[in-house]
Amino acid sequence: MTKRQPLRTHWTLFALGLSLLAAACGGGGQGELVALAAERDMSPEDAARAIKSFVPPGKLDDYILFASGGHSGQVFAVGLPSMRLLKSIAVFTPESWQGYGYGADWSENAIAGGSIGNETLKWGDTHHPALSETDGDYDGRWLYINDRANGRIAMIDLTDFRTKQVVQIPNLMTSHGGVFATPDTRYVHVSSKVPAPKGWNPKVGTSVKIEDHLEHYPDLYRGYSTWLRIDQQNGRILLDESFQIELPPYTQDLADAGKGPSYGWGFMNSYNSEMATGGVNYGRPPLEAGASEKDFDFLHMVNWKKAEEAVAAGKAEVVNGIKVVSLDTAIAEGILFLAPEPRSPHGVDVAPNGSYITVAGKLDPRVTVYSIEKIEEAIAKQDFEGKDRYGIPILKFDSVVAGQVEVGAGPLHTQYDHEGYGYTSLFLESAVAKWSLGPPYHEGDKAFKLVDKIPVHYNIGHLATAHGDTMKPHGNYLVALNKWSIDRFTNVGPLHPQNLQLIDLTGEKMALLRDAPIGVGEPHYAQIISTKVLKPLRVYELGTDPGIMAKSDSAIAGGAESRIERRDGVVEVWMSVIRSQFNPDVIAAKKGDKVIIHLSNVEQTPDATHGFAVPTKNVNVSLDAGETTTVEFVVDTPGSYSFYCTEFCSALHLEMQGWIVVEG
Ligand code: RUQ
Ligand code: CUA
Repeated sequence: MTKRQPLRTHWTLFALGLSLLAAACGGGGQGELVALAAERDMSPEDAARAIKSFVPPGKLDDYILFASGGHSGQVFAVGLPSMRLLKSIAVFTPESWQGYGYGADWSENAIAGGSIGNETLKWGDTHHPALSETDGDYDGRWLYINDRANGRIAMIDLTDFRTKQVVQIPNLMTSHGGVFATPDTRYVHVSSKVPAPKGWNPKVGTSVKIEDHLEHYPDLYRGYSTWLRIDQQNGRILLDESFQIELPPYTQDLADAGKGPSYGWGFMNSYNSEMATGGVNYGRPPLEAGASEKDFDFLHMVNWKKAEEAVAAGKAEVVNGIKVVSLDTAIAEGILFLAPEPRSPHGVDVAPNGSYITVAGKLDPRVTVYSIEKIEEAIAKQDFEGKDRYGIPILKFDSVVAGQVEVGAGPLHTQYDHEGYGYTSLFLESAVAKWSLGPPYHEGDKAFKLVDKIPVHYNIGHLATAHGDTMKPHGNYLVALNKWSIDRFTNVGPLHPQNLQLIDLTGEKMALLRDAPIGVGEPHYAQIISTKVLKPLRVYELGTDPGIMAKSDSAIAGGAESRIERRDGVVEVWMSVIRSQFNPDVIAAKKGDKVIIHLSNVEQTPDATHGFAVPTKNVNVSLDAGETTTVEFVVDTPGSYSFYCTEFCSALHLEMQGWIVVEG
């Protein structure tokens, strides 16, 4: 409920502030501003919020929030503090505005690279974006995002905000843990969500008998922690130099990378360490009940540095095209350890200084904070409470936990600021809790204390603070990614937009600044980066193929270089694109011909984007200034096809068209 009847005194104080503001602005006068706010039924708080988050026309935002789009399959770029949606970046799902997945070779190559088995997938479920890092801080080079529905990962190049690579990760049917980047982006990590039958290969499949699924699940299924090596020149994932660590089928959940003192480690939660298989229809407990029987699940600690050494020493085996460190090797080499964590945990988040690891369990009202110093000491002293059924050492809970804080109902994920406070999302309570970490941030009875809480609207999943996953968080903004909006916006039908809420962290109490409906997908997780770090292009250099970010062999400068060549069953065209014409603009073809068109947008004016679309052929390309791309299609029906430019690019945009005349 918003307060609609502001108190007089509030207004008096507020008017004082406004008068200073008005004086500073040299006009208007406080009376006018106060009257305006009153007329719009705004409380002083509302007016203050408006000013704090309003970005005037023509002014730019300070941050960009990169949010996954959930099962829309895309990534959203949202400006902060204005919360304006700046772009939906096409990733796993074809997107016709950007001509992504409709013929342009760079986009087709990206999508086809991640094809699963024999299928070219038409969608994905983007989950956890990870910005690349240098020295433990976002560097604005690349963004990685996983596909939770399928075991895939994509790389978005932040010089042009386009997806350049989609990779199907071997042995993963689904993914969830990650993406996170190591502080130097040597690796990005993705682990499996639901375990898959051992050696799962979508091309040939894996046969498991139903009895075996119910009786021998622990032997037949496996999870994997995947460390994908990144090419530092172009951000590409190098599968040949990547590796996996085989894990028990405990349904690994979220994950995070160590940094500072925990550099070299990766941390992963799990739920369903009971290994329930479901089967209500086979007289078994439902999966949900079976998976919540025990009081503890396992925090997984993976030493990727040691795994890297084991791989280099030839101790890994290639399975489905990637080097895999087996469970036995991982145990023998001291790569894998477990620690109990309160049941059904969800988020695991490493603090900025790298020494604390916070775990939040959906069914436990506390966050549990582990210490890397304690973990390493316990490992050195072999301070184990035992081993799991696979022989993985389990560290003693009391030996590795630094503190617990009761934060509220349904804690999920934690982000941090620069002063040693954690911010944990509370799904059941629809709130964000602020609490303190231990030394060196907070000493004695100041440590591990709940200090503030703010309601959010409603059912918060993830949350993000500015530079919140780095070693240098900014501590000013927090965005709550709420799953439900219920009554917060004008009703647009039973499917409501998700609600992103911008929260100010600079005051003593957290303060809500702005609601932002996102009606184009389900933002799941986000990272917030300062726009100072980003250096995107305004135009491509002439002839650039965005797929390789270099000059295309097919690029032309226009004029005499525009041409058509014919050979058996093929019509190949080098076409220039400029306001407001295609050249050539009439292409003759015969029924059954393959038409190959190399399109070069020969403009160097920012925003001079053109499209190229052919009716009834599902061909739709978008070309930014300077871009060259190729499109291929077969004309299997005679007709006169009028191709046209889809972007309203100029006064003669409507005239920007041409013909493909196909004789029967
Ligand atoms: S997980 S709402 Cu799929 Cu990111 Cu926690
Ligand atoms: Cu080019 Cu419209």
